[in-house]
Amino acid sequence: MDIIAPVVTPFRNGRLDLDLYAEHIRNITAKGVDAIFVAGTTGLGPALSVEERKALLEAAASAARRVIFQVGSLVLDQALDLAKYAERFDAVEAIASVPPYYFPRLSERQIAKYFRDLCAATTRPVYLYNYPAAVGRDVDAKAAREIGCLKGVKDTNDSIAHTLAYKRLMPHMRVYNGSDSLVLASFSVGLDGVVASSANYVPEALARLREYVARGDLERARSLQFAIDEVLEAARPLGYSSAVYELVEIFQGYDAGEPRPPIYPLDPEERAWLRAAVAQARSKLAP
Ligand code: FW2
Repeated sequence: MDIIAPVVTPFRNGRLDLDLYAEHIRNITAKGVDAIFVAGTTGLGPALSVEERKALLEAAASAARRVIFQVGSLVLDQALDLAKYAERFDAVEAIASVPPYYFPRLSERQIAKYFRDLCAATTRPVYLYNYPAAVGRDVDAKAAREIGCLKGVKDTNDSIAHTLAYKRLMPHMRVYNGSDSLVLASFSVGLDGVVASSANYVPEALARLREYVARGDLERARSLQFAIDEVLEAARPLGYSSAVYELVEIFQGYDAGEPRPPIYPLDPEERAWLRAAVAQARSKLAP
């Protein structure tokens, strides 16, 4: 079962810090992360230009053996361009995409055609990134099966039953859940793994949690899951996409750069408040 990190995208003064990006990837892959998800939600994917996503992919492919590249765009040609660009990197094991978003009442036929066009543009497996709360529509297991060319799914969903349905209807599909609160549940029901933003800041704890589940030590596994939940509860009111950068510094001990507006960095008071708020969880999650 994989631990996949949707890595943060470090900016400094609004520009990518690619050295820091590669360094962060090397650090967390040395601590239990199996694969890197580039340009996802935690990575501010929809807020990146095509050129920035290409630069991130090149840096990630230099620092990790396994990369999943998120190419979703409301400009199909950009998504196709990114998918084709990824062909040059052996480390890219799959292309992922959110479904077309923002525009309401797109038909299932149109959503399916988007993914079939993507599948036709690449030799790599294509994964659905299903995140209804962010995208505004749910491409559930039945709809995913109708699309016909998908080889995997990352389902960011608080319902493990919703995620399991992909495995039930398409047993050969690689199925991951993207909710940090469902890491224990995902490992326990035997998904192919998790894509957890917490892998940016507590990769060691996720690796231990997976080991506890494998050994049947659910009490210790639950304790780690509950500590992660405490961190999420503290961070989310501050704006989780911004707080993740601070959480990397708190738990990993290095500056992970900052987000780029309109995802604004935490201010000094918020950073101090978060550090105090996660102190107890930190002791439970310490390596
Ligand atoms: C990503 C993920 C994780 C998110 C989750 C949302 O791309 O960042 O879906 O952290 O709370 O897969």
